Amino acid sequence: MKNLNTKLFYSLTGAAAVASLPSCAPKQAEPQGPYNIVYIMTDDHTAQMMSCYDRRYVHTPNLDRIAEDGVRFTNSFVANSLSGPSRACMITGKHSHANGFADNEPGTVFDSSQQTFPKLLQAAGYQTAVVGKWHLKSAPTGFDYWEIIPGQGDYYNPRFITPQDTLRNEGYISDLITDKSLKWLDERDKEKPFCILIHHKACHREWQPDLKYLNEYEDTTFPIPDTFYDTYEGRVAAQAQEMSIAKDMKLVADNKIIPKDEKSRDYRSYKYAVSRLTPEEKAVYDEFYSKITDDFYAKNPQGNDLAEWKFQRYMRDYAKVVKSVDDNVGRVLDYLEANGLKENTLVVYTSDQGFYMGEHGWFDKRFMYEESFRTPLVMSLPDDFERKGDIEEMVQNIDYAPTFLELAGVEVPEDIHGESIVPLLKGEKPATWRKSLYYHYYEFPAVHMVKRHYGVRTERYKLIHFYNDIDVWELYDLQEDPKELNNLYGKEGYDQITKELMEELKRLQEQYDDPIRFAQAQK
Ligand code: SGN
Ligand code: CA
Repeated sequence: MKNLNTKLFYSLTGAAAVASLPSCAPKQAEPQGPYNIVYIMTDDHTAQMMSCYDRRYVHTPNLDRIAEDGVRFTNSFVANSLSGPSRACMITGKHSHANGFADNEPGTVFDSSQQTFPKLLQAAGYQTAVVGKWHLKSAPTGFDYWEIIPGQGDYYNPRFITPQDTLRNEGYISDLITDKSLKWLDERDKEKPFCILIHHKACHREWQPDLKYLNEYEDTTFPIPDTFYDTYEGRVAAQAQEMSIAKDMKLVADNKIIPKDEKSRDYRSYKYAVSRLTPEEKAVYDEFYSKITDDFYAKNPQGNDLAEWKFQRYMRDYAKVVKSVDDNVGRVLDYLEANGLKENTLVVYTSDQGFYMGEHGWFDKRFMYEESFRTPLVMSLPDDFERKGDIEEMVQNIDYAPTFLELAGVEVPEDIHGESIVPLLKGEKPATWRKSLYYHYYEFPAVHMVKRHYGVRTERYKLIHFYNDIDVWELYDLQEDPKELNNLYGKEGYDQITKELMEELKRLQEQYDDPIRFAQAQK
C-alpha cells in the first residue's frame, strides 16, 4: 500500500517529495494511509427530509452528525433522476448514454463487464463490498462480498441474494442491511483498506415503517408546500405527469387504508402489502392502520381535503421510514468511532435522487426540476482533511467514482465523465470547476409518465428540452423563480440567455458525446 500513500500525499499537499517529512509538518501533510470509504446511499431520500438541510419536517440527528462533523454540499445533483440509471452513473462515473443503463425498463440490464470504480479499487488492493439495493439486474462485479435485495426489495422480513442463494431474513430492511454491513466490516481483512457500499431500500415507495415506529410523527401536521396546488401553466410535460398526490397516490397501497371488501382488487393490494409480516406483526400493523382507516371514513375527505389528508399520511409514513435510516446511519458512525476507523475513513451519505414531498402536488422524481434533480450529499472526512461546513460548487453523482479513485491513489481513467471533488474537500476553489451541469432522463412512456428530456443548468438558469413525443423547451431563472413556476422560454427579453444556454447544452452534449444532440420531435 506504500504507493497509494505516496500518491495520496501528492494529491493532498501538492508536495514534490515525501521521503522524509520534517516532524513539524502540519497535520494535513501527514496522510495516515489509504482511506477507507463508507458510501451510504438511500433510495428516494430527499434533502427536504433531512434536518441538516431543512428544519421544517423531520429530525435526523445522525445524518446531521455527518454534516456537522464534516461537509454539506448545497448544490448536489444527479445525472438521470431514477434508481437504476442513477446507480449506473455513480458506479461508472459516466452519463447514462455511455454506461448503457438509461432506464428501469425490463430489457435494460447493466453490462457488468464494463469499468466501474469498485473494480478499479479492488484491483488496487481494496476490499470491496455492497450490501442492500443494487437494481442493475446483472450480478454485481468488482466486489469481494455482495448481498443484495431482489429489485426494489421488501421492507418486512425481506429476501437477500448472495452469490450462493436467496434467503428470507427476519427483521426490518434498514436494520438488516446495517447488520450485514457491520458484520462484514468486523470480519474483513484488517490489513487492507476497504470500500463498502451500504445501499438502503428506504425511503422508497410505499414507505412502510418499522412497526416499532408506527406511532412516530402521528401528532405532527406537516406544512403544505406552497406549490402544492400548482396548475402547471406554461409547462406541458408537467401537465401530463401521473405522479400527483391528489390523483395518482393510491389510498390502499400508498396511504395504507385497509379495504373492507375482501373480493376487491384493493383488498388484494392490501394483502400483498402485509404478505411478508408474521401473524403477530400483521396484528400490530392492522391495529394501527385500522384506526387510520376508521378515521378516514369518518372524515370522508373530498377534493382538497382529500389531497391534504393523503399528503399528511404520506409525510408521516415517509418520516417514520427516515427515522429508521437515521438510527442505522448512527450505528455505522458509532462502529467507525468505536473501532478507530473514523479518522481514516470517508463517510458519504447520499440518495439515488431527490424526491417531491408535495411540491407541485407531487411524489416521485424524474423531472429535471430542482427537488428531483438535486440529491442530498453530506460527508464526514478523514482527519487529514480539515474542510468543514458548506461546499457550494455544483457536483453530480458522476463525480463519486473519480473522487473515490483519487482518494485511493488510483489514476482516474480518461473516459470517466465526472470530476474528482477531492480538491473541494481540501478547501480549494478551483477556477476551472464546472459552471454547468448536464441532465438526461429517458424512461417514457412508463409509470408516472414523465416525458423524455435533457437539459443544462447553470448557477442561475435552467434550459430543458422535452423531446420524443413532444418538442417543448422550458427556461427558468432560478434566482427570480426558484420554484420553477414561470417558463420563460420564448418570452421577450430572454433571447440572448436562451442562445447562450443552447450553446452550452450543445457543448456538453458534444463533450460527453451524447448521441441525442438536439433531437427533433419523433412522431
Ligand atoms: C416503482 C414505483 C414507482 C417508482 C419506480 C421507480 N411504484 O415502479 O413509483 O417511480 O418504482 O423507482 S411502486 O408502486 O411499485 O412502488 S426507482 O427509485 O426504483 O427508480
Ligand atoms: Ca430511487
